[in-house]
Amino acid sequence: MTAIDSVSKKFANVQSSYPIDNLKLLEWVTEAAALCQPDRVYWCDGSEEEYNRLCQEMVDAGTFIRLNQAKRPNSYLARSAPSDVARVEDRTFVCTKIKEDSGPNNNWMEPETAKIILKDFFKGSMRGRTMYVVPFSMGPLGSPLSQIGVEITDSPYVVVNMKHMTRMGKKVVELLGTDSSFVPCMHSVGHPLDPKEKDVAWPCNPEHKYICHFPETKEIWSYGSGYGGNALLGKKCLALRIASSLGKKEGWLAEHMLILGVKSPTGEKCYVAAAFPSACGKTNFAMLIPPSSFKGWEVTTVGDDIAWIRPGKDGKFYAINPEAGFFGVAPGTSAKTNPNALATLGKNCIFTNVALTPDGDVWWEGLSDEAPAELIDWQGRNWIPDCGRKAAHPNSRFTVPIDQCPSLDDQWDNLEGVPISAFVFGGRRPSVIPLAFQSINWDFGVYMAATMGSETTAAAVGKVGEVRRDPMAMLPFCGYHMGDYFDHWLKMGHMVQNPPRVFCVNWFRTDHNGKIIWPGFGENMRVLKWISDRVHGKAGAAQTFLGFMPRHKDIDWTGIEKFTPEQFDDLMHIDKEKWHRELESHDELFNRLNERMPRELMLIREMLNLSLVRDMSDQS
Ligand code: TSX
Ligand code: MN
Repeated sequence: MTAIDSVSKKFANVQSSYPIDNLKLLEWVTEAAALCQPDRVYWCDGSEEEYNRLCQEMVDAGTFIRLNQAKRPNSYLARSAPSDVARVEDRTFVCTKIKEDSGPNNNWMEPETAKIILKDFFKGSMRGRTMYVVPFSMGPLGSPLSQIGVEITDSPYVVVNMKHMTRMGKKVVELLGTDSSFVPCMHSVGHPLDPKEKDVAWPCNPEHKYICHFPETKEIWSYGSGYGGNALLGKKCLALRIASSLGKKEGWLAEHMLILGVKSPTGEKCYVAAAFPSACGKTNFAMLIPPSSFKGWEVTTVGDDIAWIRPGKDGKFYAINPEAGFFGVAPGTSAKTNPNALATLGKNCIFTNVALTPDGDVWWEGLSDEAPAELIDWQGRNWIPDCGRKAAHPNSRFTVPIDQCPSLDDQWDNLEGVPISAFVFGGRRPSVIPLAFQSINWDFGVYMAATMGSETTAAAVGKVGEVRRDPMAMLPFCGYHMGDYFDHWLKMGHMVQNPPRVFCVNWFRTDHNGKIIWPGFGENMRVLKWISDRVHGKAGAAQTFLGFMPRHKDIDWTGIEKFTPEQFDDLMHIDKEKWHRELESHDELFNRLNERMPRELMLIREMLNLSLVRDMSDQS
């Protein structure tokens, strides 16, 4: 008997339609089965047949509702437990030997202690259930930028969503061969079943949740939640928290960024990677449709959430989208805000916590101007307009394969990635930040990205009008100390001969009545064209205290001549008093990161402040 046979014999009820020749993988799965005590172990092959079978099993179990086959072919609706609708940041941990290495931006546990706690929770956690083994690749199969993971989960919901979001199944195990390593990802919903106990539609653990990352040993353990961000471990856990830490060690970047392509009518093409905090319309920007007056301009989508970026031999950065699907927020997605997303959602979708229409289709706030006369809401209750409740949960989601997106870039799964010409950083800022500007150089760009943030709206917790700093939109996703992260960014730009140009944008500036000035959406193409033209050395700009700012004449206004130069001035105006206070607030952020703050950024702040003070005294 070979070593592999002896390992696999330890657990009797194992189903695999393909051979497993990787000893480390077999040993780990055997160990996990012994710990979690499932009734069965099932190795996922990633086939269509398997997907359909698991979906049918979930329909039979009441977890899935099959949607109207004519209106929404091959699509399903799941309703979660009302307590399991979002990421649990206060239950998310980065476990490093030295506490300081995880930084003030993460919750910390000592790795050995965390393992003892987790093993205690995982012990017997899959009783009465099937343990699924889900091999997956983040990034194109066989790309030098890709990472392989294997998720063990007791949730068939996780399996079918992983099929949408990653390259999943047998072909990944083949790629692993006998000796390659993988990131082990342990997941349990934390709801073991006693003999004869009836399962619930959305099993989870309402009391105990742990989302734990071990960057030093490259492991993930997630317990108690079935929600995508907590349970689809390839995404936020592997592709951001673990990968960011790996990238720091190995000299690359794992970023919370969309990637898009811009092609001009003359055929010049460049790729842009952009970071925005939540509620800025990142997916909408990734799938932007130019105004009809922009004949011959094309925007294509490489990804809407995560970019893995490394220096290429030619001194440029190359980026891949490690994902294979979209895990998007449903509310607000419509034919007006994002026609490409709506088209993508036409078939093969899994919706979670949206509303159900009487004819078996889905609905959410913002999908249409008028709500249907009656619905079943996200909790399965009858719903009518004006009943005082939301029909869909504000964080209701879809997963769908990326190749259904009409604007998909033809290089989206290029093994080498796409060359990045520009980084764009955005935020939701009613004042202070202009519509668009370009940083003078890399370090100044890192400064602007490090201090980005959004002003809190009524929907969010915290004081209205307060700026919530979210450096590079990575605050909840950086797997190590944010000060070290800034340092890594500075280093990376100096490593390459030709780093991308850095831009800042703000679609959300308001006028003296509090009304948003900029029409946004497709009209953002005007800013994107300026960015693309700057990259190609074609667009003008004025040099200011912040860097290069477009003047009215530098932007293409064809098609919205009604937008006045005065409105543009309002969008671009730099209020010196407000910037003085802004810089003070940057200082507060930097002080929180303390001794790990790179000196360059402290000095840039100082320089900006002195320059501003001189300007203000010149005027008085
Ligand atoms: O996604 C948005 N983008 C980026 C699009 C490529 N949104 C939605 C944000 C919430 C997720 C925006 N909202 C954008 C934007 O550029 N701009 C705004 C603000 C805005 C809202 C409505 C209108 C104009 C601007 N106009 C009307 O409602 C008619
Ligand atoms: Mn995201």
